[in-house]
Amino acid sequence: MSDATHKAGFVTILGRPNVGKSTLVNALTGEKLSIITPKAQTTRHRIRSIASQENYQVVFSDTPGIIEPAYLLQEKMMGFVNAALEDADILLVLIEPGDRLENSAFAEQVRTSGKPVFLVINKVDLSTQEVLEATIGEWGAKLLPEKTFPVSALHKFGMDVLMAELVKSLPVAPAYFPKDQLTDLSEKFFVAEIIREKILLYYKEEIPYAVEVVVESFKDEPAIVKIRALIYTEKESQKNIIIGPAGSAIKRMGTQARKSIETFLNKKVFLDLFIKVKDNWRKDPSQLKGFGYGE
Ligand SMILES: Nc1nc2c(ncn2[C@@H]2O[C@H](COP(=O)(O)OP(=O)(O)OP(=O)(O)O)[C@@H](O)[C@H]2O)c(=O)[nH]1
Ligand SMILES: [Mg+2]
Repeated sequence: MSDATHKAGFVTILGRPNVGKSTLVNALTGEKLSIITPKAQTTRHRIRSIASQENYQVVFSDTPGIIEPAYLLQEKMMGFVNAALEDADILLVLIEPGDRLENSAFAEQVRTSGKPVFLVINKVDLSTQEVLEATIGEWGAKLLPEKTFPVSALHKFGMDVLMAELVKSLPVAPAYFPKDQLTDLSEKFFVAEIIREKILLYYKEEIPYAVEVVVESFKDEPAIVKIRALIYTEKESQKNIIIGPAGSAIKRMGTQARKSIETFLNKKVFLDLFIKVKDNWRKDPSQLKGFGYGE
């Protein structure tokens, strides 16, 4: 491998909630780092997933879905989106067939960034050719993408072509991270995310949005990993719902979380869950900072 041919750079995935950004990053990297659920606003952070081969390194940033923020947590989430937009080499705008371009400020921001734009239409498995073409027409005219790709991240359709074209468009550069590194975030972060994924899957309505998960201790012993995690809610009533009658709900969720963490760490896990109420943490700057939501 000569340095003159090695490609490396940063690809940021942008799009509205639930369009399949995390599914796409996982499919492109072959890793299951980002959590995926049918609920909007599953991803709250910027999650870097690194795909390396001998001749390239692509650093993907999975980001929270773009929304009009209603409270401080969501403002912080959009801060992650903007930061990821700014340091990208390529912007990958992900949409679904039938999506209308309602947020013209977003189109403007993307177009004036001066960065190459890849327009990717996901979930083509759910669409007709006619709707797909109309969507590509509308978005293509406004975003002026360098390239356009219809894909299905869920069914891994179109992944190889997209990956090859991304690599082609990246600058010639040395690797930014060691070639065996998969992400810049800790195991503790992903363990907390897996627990949050189960909360998103097992609880309804407002509950998942009022919850934050923090891994307090992570002891990697020879035969087992002992993990103690705290689940924060905003109200006493939410705490009671999470626990459920005689602890049945948290037990069910905790068992599923433990199994997924065992798969992720490839090791036996003992998971101890605790619940705490933190009034209005989603609107409290110092609390949010403590939970890792930036400045
Ligand atoms: N039918 C179909 N469903 C898909 C496809 N890609 C993703 N999905 C589903 O869409 C839902 C949302 O996927 P995510 O990857 O969590 O979406 P996201 O854009 O990361 O969402 P946020 O993190 O909330 O912004 C999940 O139920 C996925 O299984 C696809 O190609 N086809
Ligand atoms: Mg996501």
